[in-house]
Amino acid sequence: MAKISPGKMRSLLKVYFITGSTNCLEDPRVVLEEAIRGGITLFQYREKGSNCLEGTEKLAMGRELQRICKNNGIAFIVNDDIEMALELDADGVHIGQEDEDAKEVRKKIGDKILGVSVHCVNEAEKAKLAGADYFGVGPIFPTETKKDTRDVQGTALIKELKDFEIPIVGIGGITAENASLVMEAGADGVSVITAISHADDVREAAAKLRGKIFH
Ligand code: 3NM
Repeated sequence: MAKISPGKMRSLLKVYFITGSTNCLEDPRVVLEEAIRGGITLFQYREKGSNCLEGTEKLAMGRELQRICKNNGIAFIVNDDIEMALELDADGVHIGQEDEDAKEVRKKIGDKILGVSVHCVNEAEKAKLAGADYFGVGPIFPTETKKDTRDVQGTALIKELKDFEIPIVGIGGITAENASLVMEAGADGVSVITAISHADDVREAAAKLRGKIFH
């Protein structure tokens, strides 16, 4: 597999759904199926928080979510866990600043998609040098989902990072109501957990968000 082009990456980032078993009100496999029906463009498996799956259970869930993605032509990204991403032959990984060094991760994963969370210009420079395919920028708005986030940054950093010419996705507290602000700041897409995974109607929530991005 050749390294993804920035153009293709930008198109995948538009409606980027992230979830794991602790984020879902029902079976994550059902939630993912419904989110795909609603029109998400990329998926990340992020198994975090108290009572999250571990070991073989996590691997098995990852494998099933990956199969759902494959059956629907959606790329499958793994959060943090490089070993699992390699074992499953995932399409890519997403890492934060607290995880393994991006350069080392790039060496391990070859041409797979590499997403890196960045919070300032310095981190963006390093991530670009390491070969990041996209930047995750957040938290744009307040979020209850991740407790150890940096300060809420609004959309200013997105504007600043445009000069790097690396695709950008916003994260943190994004909903159908505020997604346009993220796109207007210059992001290529929005990544969400709660706005889709906690919705009464997951398919409708994904479709509503998609409607704000593609209009
Ligand atoms: N990373 P929700 S904020 C996983 O700022 C994650 O890097 C963040 O969840 C960062 O859509 C966040 O429910 C949580 O707010 C996003």
